[in-house]
Amino acid sequence: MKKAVIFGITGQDGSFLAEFLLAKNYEVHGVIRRSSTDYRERIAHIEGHPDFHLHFGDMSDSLGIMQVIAKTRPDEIYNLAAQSHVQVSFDSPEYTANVDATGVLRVLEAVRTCGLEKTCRIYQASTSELYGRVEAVPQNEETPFHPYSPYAVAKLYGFWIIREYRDAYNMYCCNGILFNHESERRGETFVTRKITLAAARIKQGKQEKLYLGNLSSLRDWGYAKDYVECMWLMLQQERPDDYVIATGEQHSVREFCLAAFREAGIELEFRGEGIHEQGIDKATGKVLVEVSPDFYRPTDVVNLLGDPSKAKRQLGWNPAKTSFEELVRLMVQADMAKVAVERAGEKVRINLEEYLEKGIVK
Ligand code: NAP
Ligand code: G4F
Repeated sequence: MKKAVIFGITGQDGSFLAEFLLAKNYEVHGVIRRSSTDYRERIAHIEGHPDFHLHFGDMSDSLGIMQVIAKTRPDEIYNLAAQSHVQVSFDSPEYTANVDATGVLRVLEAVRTCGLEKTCRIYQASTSELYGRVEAVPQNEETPFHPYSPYAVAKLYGFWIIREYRDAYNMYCCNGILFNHESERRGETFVTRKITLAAARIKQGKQEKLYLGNLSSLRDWGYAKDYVECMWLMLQQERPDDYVIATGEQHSVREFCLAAFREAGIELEFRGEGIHEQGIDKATGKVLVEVSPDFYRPTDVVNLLGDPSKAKRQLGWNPAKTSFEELVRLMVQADMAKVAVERAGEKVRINLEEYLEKGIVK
């Protein structure tokens, strides 16, 4: 039985990867942070599985990382832990560097200190944000990097320290240069999930309007569940390497919006330009989407399109498994159901309060 450690187990990708590895009969060790609130929603359904174990640790704490690795002595490590929100990195640049850059070094050094450098394979969650202020479209493994946010600059260090340890110490370390991947488990402040949740809430009368930033930004959006398979495939090759993982298809935030609202049963049309652009409900004439400068970034990455040819050729990975339309559909359907459940819960609570007031129930 192979043993894997996942840093970032509570995140979108960590939860899908844990399910994937358990299905492959791995013993999976996830690293979590202590929090006063419940943040284990994405992994609650696998807690208690006999091959699934959790350990406390933080990417800013070398000792904790070392202890987890010494205790578990894994065959594979997946470093998915990061302050992963680009806009937040402008507010917390030092923290982002500590976790997303130095954190990678801490994992590498812990592996060496534990004497596992010959046996343990390491996956690093690198990112298409490295291309930043893009120098070519589409982007592949040869395209120069031009990071364009504190997040991307931190991830650039992570990328290069992985390459350095591969060359200097002959360690099996890989970078997955993953383009945006989304799902029903995506954090609610990333643009796709923000849109699908708002479309569901607006349709069900729980929200009036959606405020967004740059509607013209272009992304190559894939389905997270398909992407975690690639992380595993990278660690099963004869030699370590770096791979671009993407769909090869590009859409704007505006297009995502149109598709998501359509899926929720609302036909939108966009009118106006820049800060004055609005998304209007064709049936009622109501303005449902507006632009807010609050969601503009000091520097924004606006043209990401990946070329996944190498992953297709060498890993045998299929980038077309889940289409853009299917991705939007599954996210909107999940959010329509989530909002319906919340509304039902609210109704029960209101009824209960009324019954208590009237003395019908005690
Ligand atoms: P996510 O949902 O934000 O999850 C991030 C994970 O990192 C969470 O488990 C989080 O724990 C953990 N984490 C954050 N700070 C930590 C710290 N100081 N110590 C320990 N754990 C910490 O991100 P994701 O979308 O799954 O992405 C996974 C990785 O891929 C990230 O490194 C991200 O930068 C990278 N990436 C993502 C995409 C994408 O489109 N999703 C594309 C390219 C690269 P808490 O739950 O406690 O916050
Ligand atoms: O959904 P986003 O916040 O994702 P972003 O910045 O591309 O970062 C994600 O993907 C990266 C891979 O390329 C990962 F490395 C990273 O960890 C993360 O998972 O924003 C996408 C685009 C941006 O151009 C942003 O300016 O959407 C634009 N946008 C427009 N309105 C918005 C909004 N983004 C957010 N979050 N919220 C808005 O209201």
